[in-house]
Amino acid sequence: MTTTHDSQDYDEADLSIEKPKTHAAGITAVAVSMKRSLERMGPTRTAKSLLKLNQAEGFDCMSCAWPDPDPGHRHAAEFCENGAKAVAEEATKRRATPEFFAQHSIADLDSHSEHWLGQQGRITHPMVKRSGGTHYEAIDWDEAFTLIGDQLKSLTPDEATFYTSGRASNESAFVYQLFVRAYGTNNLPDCSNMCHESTSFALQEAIGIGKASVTLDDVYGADLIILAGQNPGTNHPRMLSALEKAKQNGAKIIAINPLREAGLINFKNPQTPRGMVGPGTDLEDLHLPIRINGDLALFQAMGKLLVEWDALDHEFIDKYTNNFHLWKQHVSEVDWAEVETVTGLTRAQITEATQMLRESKGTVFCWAMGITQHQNAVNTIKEITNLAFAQGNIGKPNAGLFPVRGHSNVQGDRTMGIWERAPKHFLDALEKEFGFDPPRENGLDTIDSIRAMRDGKVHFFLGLGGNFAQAAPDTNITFDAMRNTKMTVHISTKINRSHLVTGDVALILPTKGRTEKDIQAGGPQWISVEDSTCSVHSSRGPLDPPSAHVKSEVDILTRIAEATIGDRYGIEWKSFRDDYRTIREHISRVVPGCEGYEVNVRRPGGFILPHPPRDSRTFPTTSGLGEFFVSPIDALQVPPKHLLLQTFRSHDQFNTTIYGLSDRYRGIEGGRRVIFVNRDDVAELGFRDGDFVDITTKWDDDDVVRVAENFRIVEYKTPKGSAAAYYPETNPLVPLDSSATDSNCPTSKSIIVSLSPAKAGSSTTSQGGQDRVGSDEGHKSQTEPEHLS
Ligand SMILES: Nc1nc2c(c(=O)[nH]1)N[C@H]1C(S)=C(S)[C@@H](COP(=O)(O)OP(=O)(O)OC[C@H]3O[C@@H](n4cnc5c(=O)[nH]c(N)nc54)[C@H](O)[C@@H]3O)O[C@H]1N2
Ligand SMILES: Nc1nc2c(c(=O)[nH]1)N[C@H]1C(S)=C(S)[C@@H](COP(=O)(O)OP(=O)(O)OC[C@H]3O[C@@H](n4cnc5c(=O)[nH]c(N)nc54)[C@H](O)[C@@H]3O)O[C@H]1N2
Ligand SMILES: [Mo]
Repeated sequence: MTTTHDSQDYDEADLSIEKPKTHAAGITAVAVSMKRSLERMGPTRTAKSLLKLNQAEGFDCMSCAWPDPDPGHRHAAEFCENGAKAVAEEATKRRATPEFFAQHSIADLDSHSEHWLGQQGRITHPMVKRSGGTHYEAIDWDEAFTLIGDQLKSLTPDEATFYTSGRASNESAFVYQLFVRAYGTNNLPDCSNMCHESTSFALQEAIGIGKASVTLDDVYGADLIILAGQNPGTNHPRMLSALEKAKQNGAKIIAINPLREAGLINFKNPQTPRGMVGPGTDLEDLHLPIRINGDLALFQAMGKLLVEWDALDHEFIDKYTNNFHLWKQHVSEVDWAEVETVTGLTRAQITEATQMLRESKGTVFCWAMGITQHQNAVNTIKEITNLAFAQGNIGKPNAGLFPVRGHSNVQGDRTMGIWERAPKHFLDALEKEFGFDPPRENGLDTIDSIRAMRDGKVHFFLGLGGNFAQAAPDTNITFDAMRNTKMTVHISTKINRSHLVTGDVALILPTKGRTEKDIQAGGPQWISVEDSTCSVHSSRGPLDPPSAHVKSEVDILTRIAEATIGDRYGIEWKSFRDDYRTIREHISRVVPGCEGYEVNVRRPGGFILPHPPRDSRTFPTTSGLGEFFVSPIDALQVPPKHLLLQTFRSHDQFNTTIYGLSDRYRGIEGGRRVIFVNRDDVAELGFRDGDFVDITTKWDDDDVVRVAENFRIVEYKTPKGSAAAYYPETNPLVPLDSSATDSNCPTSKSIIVSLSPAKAGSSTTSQGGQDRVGSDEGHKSQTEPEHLS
C-alpha cells in the first residue's frame, strides 16, 4: 500500500462507535451532500448537475428507483443526500488513465479495498488485459470490438452470458437484449436476480404482473403505510418526504424491521424550516422488531385476526379473487405459540398492528430487501398479497402493493426484455418486428451463470454496468468461476473488483454516465427510464463526459453487435446509435404499453405504463383472478449457539460502491467490519462488545468452509438471534446454493452463522478472495483494539 493513493484509503483502527441516531436527514444531510459534491466535482459541476437532478428537463437520479413528484410539484433541490453522493461519485474530476493502469498491476489494484478502487475516478480509455498479462493496457476501440466479436463467434451462443446492472437506460437495455437474442441465447442474468426477483415471481403468480400497483398519490393519500424490510432513510431518502406528506394527511405508519432504523423514527425535511431547525416529523407509529425471516408468520397471524374479526372486503374477495376459502382455512389454524417464537413478537403487538390494518380504509404495503432475500421470500410476498386481497387493497385509490425497487432503472430494464425467462408474447413481438425467431429456451440467471462458469460451460462474461463478482454470493466461488472463463468484458464508468477478477483476456470499456451529454451522428441524444411506480420518463445529462474516448452504452453495444453478428437479420445497428429515436420506434412496437413511446416519454413527467390490477382490477393470471396462496410457515431452524445474519447497506455506500465510512444513523464511523449483535447473544456466546470475531457460515450441503474474518462486535438493539453486518464484506458467507425457492434470489438476509474469536494475524486463508473483500485495511484493527472501545 505504498502508492500515491494511500491518502484516500482507510484504516479500520479509526473505527468509532456512537449511539444510533433517532432522526434522519436535517441539516447534517445537507452539509454532507454539499461537502462531498464540492470535494469531488468542484463548484461549477456541482451547480450544473444538482440543479438538473430529477427535474423534468434534467436527468434522472441513479441512486434509486423512487418516483418523482409531478413536474409542477418539484423542489428546486429535488434530491437527497445519497442522490448527491451518487452524482458526486460519477461526476468526480478524478481520472483513472492508461498511465494509472501502467503504474498499478492488476494484483496491486486487487490488494486495495473497494472504497479505494472507487476513489481512483473515471476510466478514460478502453483497456485490455491480454492473455498472460499482468497489467491493463490501452487498446483501440476497433481492436477491442474485434477481440470480443471473434471470441463470441468462436463459441456457441449458450456458452456466453450477458449481465445487466439496473442503471442501464431503456434504450441500452432494449438494444442489448436484441443483440443477445439475435446472437442466439437468453443468457441475460441481471441484478434483479439478486434483488426483487422474489417480488417479480410472487406478484406475477398472485396478481398477474410483477410490478407495484400504486402511484405516488396513493402513498400521499393512504390511511396506513406498512414498511416491511426496508430502510428508506438510507436507500430511498426521498421516500421520507412522501411519508411525511402522508403523515400530514393523517396516515399511520407501521415499520416491520429487526432494527429501529433512524429514518423511520423521525424525519427532518431539509426542504422545510420545521425540518432544518424544528423538531422534524415523527414517522412510524408502531415498530415491530421482528426476528429475521419472521415476516411470513407475522403476515399469516395478521390474516388470522382479520378473518376472526371479519374485517374483510367480501365483495372484492368474491368478485376478484380465487381460493379465498383455502387461505381462510389455513390462517384460522395458525398457531400463536409458533408465531410468537418465529417472529419474536407478542400476540399483543401483532394484534395492535392488525387493529391498525382493520381501521384503515386504504393501506399501502411497501417492502424491499428485508423481505426478498430469504429462502421463503416468494411465499412471504404472496402472504402480503393475501392480506391486500382480504381487504380489497388493490385497484383503488390510496392503497396497493409497493415493492420499492433498488437500482434506478432495474424495472425498466425488465420491461425492455432483460430477462432470462422472457414471456412468450415478448419473444413473439421481437420475432414479428425483426423477422427472426429468438431462442425460446430459458437462459441462465445470476446464480446459474456462476455455476456454468465454474463448471466450464460458459466461457464468456459481459457486464453492462454493475460489479458482478462483488455483488454475487459466495465470493470465492464466484471469483474462481469468472477466472475460469476465456474472456470477461465490463462496460463501466469506474474501476471495481470485477475488473480484477479476470478471464484469460479481460476488457474494460469505459462508458458515459447519466450525468453526461451524449452527442451522436444524429445530434444530441437523451434516454428514458422507468421508476418503481411504472412511470416512464426521459433523462438528459448536463455535463461533459470524462474524456473524448468514452462512449455511450448504446454506441458500445451496437458496435459489439456489428463485430459479432454483422448485419444478420438486417438489424440496423448503426441507425440505432446515430439516433436513439430509431430504438424507441422499435420499443413502441415491441414492448406492451409503449405505443407512441417517443411522444409520451418526452412529455414533462413522462407517462405511466398500464397495470391491469391497478387500473381496473383485472388480474392477468391463469385464472383471471387475484390468487390467494397457502404457504407453510416453514421457519428456519437455527441451531444453538448460532445466529441468523442479515447483510445490509450502510448509509455511505451504493451497493458495492463504498462512498465513505460513515454509517451515521447507526453510529458507526470510520470502518465497516462490524457485526451488530443483540446484547444477550453477545454474553451467551461468551464475548464482549468490542471483541473481534471471525464469522463462519453453517451450511451442510457442501464441504466449502465459508469464513469472513475480523469483525468487531457491536452490541446493538436487534432481536435475539438476529445479527447484521455490511454487504459486500459478508458475501463470502452467502452459499451459492442457498437461494429463494422459485426466484433463485440469494438468501443474503438469512445466513446461519457462528462466531469465533478472531484468529490473531490470520489474514490469509486457503481461499484468497474471501479475506480480500475490503479487508486490506481490516486486519490492522485487530492489533489495536484499545482504539475501539
Ligand atoms: N444510498 C443507497 N441507496 C440505494 C442502495 C444503496 O446501496 N445505497 N441500493 C439500491 C438497491 S439496488 C436496493 S435493492 C435498495 C435496497 O434498499 P433496502 O431494502 O432498504 O436495503 P438494505 O440495506 O438491504 O435493508 C434492508 C432492511 O431490511 C431489514 N431486514 C433485514 N432482514 C429482515 C427481515 O427478515 N424482515 C424484515 N421485516 N426486515 C429485515 C434491515 O434491518 C434493513 O433495514 O436500495 C437502493 N438504493
Ligand atoms: N450480501 C448481499 N449481497 C447483495 C445484496 C445484499 O443486500 N446483500 N444486494 C443485492 C442487490 S439488491 C443488488 S441490486 C446487487 C447489485 O449488483 P450490481 O448492480 O452488479 O452492483 P453495483 O455495486 O450497483 O455496481 C456498481 C458498478 O456499476 C458501474 N456503473 C455505475 N454507473 C454506471 C453506468 O451508468 N453505466 C455503466 N455501464 N456502469 C456503471 C460502476 O463501474 C460501479 O462500480 O447486489 C446484490 N448483492
Ligand atoms: Mo437491488
